[in-house]
Amino acid sequence: ALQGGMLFPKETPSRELKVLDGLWSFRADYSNNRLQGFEKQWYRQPLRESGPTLDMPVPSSFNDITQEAELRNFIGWVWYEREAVLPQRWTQDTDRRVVLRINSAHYYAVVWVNGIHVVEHEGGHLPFEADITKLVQSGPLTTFRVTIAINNTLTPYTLPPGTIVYKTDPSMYPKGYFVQDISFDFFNYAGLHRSVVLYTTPTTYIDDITVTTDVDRDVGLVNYWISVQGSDHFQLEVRLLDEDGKIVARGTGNEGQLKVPRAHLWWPYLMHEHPAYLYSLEVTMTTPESVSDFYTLPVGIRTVAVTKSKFLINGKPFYFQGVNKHEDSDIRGRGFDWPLLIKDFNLLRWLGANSFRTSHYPYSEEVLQLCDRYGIVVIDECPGVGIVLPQSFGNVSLRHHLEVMDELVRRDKNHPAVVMWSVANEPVSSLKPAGYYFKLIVFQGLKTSDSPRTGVTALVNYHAPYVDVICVNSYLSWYHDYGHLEVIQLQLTSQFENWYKMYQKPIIQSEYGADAVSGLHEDPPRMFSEEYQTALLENYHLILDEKRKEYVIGELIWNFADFMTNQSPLRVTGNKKGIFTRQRNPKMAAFILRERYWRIANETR
Ligand code: BDP
Repeated sequence: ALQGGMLFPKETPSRELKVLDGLWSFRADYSNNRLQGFEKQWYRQPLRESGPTLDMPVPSSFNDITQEAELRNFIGWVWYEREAVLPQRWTQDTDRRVVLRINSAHYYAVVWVNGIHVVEHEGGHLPFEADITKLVQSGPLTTFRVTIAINNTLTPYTLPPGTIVYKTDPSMYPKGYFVQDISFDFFNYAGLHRSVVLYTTPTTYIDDITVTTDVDRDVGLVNYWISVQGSDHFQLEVRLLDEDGKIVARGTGNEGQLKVPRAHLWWPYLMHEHPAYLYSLEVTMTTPESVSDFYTLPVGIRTVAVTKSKFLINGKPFYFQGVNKHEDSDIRGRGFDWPLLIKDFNLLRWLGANSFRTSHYPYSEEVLQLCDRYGIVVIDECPGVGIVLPQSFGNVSLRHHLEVMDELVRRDKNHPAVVMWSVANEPVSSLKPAGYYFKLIVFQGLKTSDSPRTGVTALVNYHAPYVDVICVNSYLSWYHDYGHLEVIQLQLTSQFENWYKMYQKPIIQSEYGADAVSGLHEDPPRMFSEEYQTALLENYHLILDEKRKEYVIGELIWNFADFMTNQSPLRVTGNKKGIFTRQRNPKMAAFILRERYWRIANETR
């Protein structure tokens, strides 16, 4: 079970925040067993004392920062370290907790503060923290050193899985040579991909808040559960404020229901003239023993429901006209970057997209916060991608996958934008244990989210009996029938009809697309030209237009932008199925999709 909540760290009148972004000292451990750092205890003293270091920006992947191919392809432990100066009051006031939070460290991380081990975490896309109050307040200390060792090795039991392949033929490979084998189609970027922060709370503090919403005629219902840590003697007060700062409802205690007459609902972008209406839930915790704690959570009042053929938001049919994305760009790899993020949201709105899937792992919290504010609907995917080995359906994997689902729901449960969870992408369905495995993942892994807002699950391409919505990826006339655009309409019709006949559940075309090298033109269209990508999309669209009158509830292009992959003869410096380049310039397909999305939006408004 998870320990504690994972509220997004932010400044409030009772909480301070210190962001440790910037330059860190860095070293990759190239020793044969990659364990020199542990053997020589690099965490015991400043990293520069145990050998040469590089300047490494955080947040960023480390892979593309230097000129060394060896570092780009490095597998094993890398070491990050920096010092931080703490305000004296943090180290002296004993009614304050100090917490170190790592928003993302891909893949396995060990963390020390001043050489003392404080936390370890498995999984590269979800936050973890350590309460370091005792350490910080134990002596006359104002400077402190954070050391983070990160291992990017993937095994059959990690999520995503991978295998290390040892090349032992001495006539072919040098001694001790190994490579990482993966079955997913994106580069395994690694490092501190998101911010590392320090924050404070009072010693008795608001640990977690869960909100679900419902609507009864024009009354919005906001159910809340609040957990407090540190003491049993406290009082809780909640106030719900509208966008003008007016109090619309009040409550007290750990749980309750707020009623909001004539509520403004949270509507998706393009569905309403005032989409994404957000209330603020102000939580105040007071205690006789220590200072009060304040936390404010944005709340969108909305309902989500699934019928045999429709996806309903606030009771109205919603059509996912969207994209699949990646957290990926030049130089920083998977590193968080505000300019990139805002550019992407501007492109989404230019496109008329109302949704995306977080293929193939949980994205940063800042992304989801913007989706809440802009009304962009999210299918929140866990890192269950490339599950193809029999070992990856065993108990070890199952336990970890369940943990990841718990961490994902704990982090993202309160976002009105998140309307659906995706538990895996294209796992191998023919393996026997897969059925039992996914039954547990869907029912156990999402048990804490049976509220209407998150009560929907989707599983891409597999184990349809357990999910509410069927997501299908298909690459007609790309991975099959190369160059034969004329088969698409027939094959896509059969695809949809077969799935619907089998399960009578709404279907999303959760991936489709073609690689196009920007600037490559051919008429008649040939594979890899912009014309071929465009023509392929148009053929899909004809059938999607027919079937969206029935049970097809969405289409998500693969992909929003070109992205980096492992090197292979199938990939021309990465996957080129973007409708934008990796630098976010449009290909012809972007204009086709834009015209289409705005047309659909205008039809349904
Ligand atoms: C799909 C995968 C996606 C790949 C895509 C492709 O879900 O991750 O990038 O194929 O090959 O099957 O372009």
